[in-house]
Amino acid sequence: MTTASLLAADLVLAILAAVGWLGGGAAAAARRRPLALGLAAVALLATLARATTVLALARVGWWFVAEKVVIAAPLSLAAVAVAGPRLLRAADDIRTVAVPLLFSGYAVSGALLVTVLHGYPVSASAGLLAVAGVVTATAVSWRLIDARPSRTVSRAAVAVAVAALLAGTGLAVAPGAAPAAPHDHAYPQARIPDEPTRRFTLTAGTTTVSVGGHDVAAWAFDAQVPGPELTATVGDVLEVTLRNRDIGRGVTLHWHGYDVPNDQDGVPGVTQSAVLPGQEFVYRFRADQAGTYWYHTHSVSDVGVRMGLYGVLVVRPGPTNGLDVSVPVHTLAGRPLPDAKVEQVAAGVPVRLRLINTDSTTHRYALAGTAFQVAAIDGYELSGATSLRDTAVLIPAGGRYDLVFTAADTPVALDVDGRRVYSTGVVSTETGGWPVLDPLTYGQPAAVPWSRFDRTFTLVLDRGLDLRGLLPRYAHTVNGAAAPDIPPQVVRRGDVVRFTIVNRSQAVHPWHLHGHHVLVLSRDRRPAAGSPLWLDSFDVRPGEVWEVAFRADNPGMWANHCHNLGHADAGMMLHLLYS
Ligand SMILES: [Cu+2]
Repeated sequence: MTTASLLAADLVLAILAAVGWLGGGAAAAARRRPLALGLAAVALLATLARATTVLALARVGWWFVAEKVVIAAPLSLAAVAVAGPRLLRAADDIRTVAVPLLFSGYAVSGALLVTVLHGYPVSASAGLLAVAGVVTATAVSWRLIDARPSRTVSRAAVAVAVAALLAGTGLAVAPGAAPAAPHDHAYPQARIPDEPTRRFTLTAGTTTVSVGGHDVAAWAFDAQVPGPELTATVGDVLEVTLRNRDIGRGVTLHWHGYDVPNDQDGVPGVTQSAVLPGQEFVYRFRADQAGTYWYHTHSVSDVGVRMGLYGVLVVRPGPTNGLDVSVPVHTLAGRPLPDAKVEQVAAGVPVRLRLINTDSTTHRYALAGTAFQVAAIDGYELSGATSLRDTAVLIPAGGRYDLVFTAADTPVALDVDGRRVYSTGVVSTETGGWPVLDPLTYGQPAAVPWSRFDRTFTLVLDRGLDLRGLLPRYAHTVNGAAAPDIPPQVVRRGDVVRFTIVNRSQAVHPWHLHGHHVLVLSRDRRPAAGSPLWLDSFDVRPGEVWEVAFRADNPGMWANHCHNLGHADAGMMLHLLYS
């Protein structure tokens, strides 16, 4: 079983146990003897079966079971110990086991709530709040159902519940580690003399664009979605003037995957202020790395990118021969972009397809009709790329793959999620059943360039209740906290930094560190065995554990976040910090 299915199975068992105990308690209170005994038996089995799933998950890693071992296991044991023997002795009056069964239900439900609302890391506050809830609910049920309990018992229950509640709440709202304090600073924009400069102006504004024959409202650069394709040659200086005509919530330009100096990174509130209507901002940086990249607004990025504020950035090593095509895939107002394109290509022409995923979810790409190589991922050339055929690739949100092939007499076609977006003629191949390339086993491996790591971090991705903001929200969390309360990763310049990303949740999280490419070391403890993979965007799927590393050689304050921008918006964003 995969870790993701173990997590799901454990959740199902926990729900089954909670429903069984609570339903059994209610049936016992209503003197429905067979129903009560049946439900209690289901609950007992589900509770005991969780020992298997929890043990299996513990073997994968403590991150997956911390609260299950520390909070759920003791509460479940208490449930079995309290309800089990009483069930055996409930010969005459089934009603006598109602309160013990309900206690078990509250205990298992309390632990389940800790998993669903709090997750990792396990905390004293969550445990105390769960105990307070269990004691209170049991005491109330006892009063309602049974001959009322003795005063001493009632008072003891109230005292325990109040103490646990106060202690738990106090711990839960206590300030955590220092939040990542955004900083404003001056932006040195010294001219770089005597270098060829590519100058562009992008004007952001609201507009209407046509997608598949339908007019849809969009936010766009220069009234087109995607915005103009920006191209440069290695060694050029890129100078891009951003103007905002009427985007009320502000605009910036973030150069996704391009490791620019920090003050050019385009993160509002961190590296600059958002550019408001009527304002402008000039970005200037040297194009020193060839490859496929894209730009997008980082101001209210979830809405802004979805509405169309993005475009392609391609830096070429020199003059190109052959055909060089960018295919940025996007979903605008529920409709897929680009429209299908057909072009003629003469046999013998080398072709490079630059596939870019500008959405917040993974896309599946399949190139039919030719053998091809994956020449580059996230702007970095792979070494020892071998020929592939009838193989699909999965590109995470924000990621890029360059596919290369030489055109033959027969046509080729590119499908994205089964929809044809590009072709050089009629191709009738069905690509849906193709196997998917694992980039961790593709190409020629090389030794990891570092033998030791100066700093290590672990990021455990989950969901949880965030009570620190104005309104409570069900956030996407990192180590149990949501932005802006996730402690920054503080390193020193020159450090080799390793971080482990663990996904405890049921959602895919495409991880994206600004300003650096990370080298993939391992996934699920299996070392990367293909070409060195220097990524800026990688999918951490449910249950997966990724180990990546980078050298801290680009000082500043960098966003480190999930590139499902809705998740980032809902808390999954922290910062890497060094000077
Ligand atoms: Cu995410």
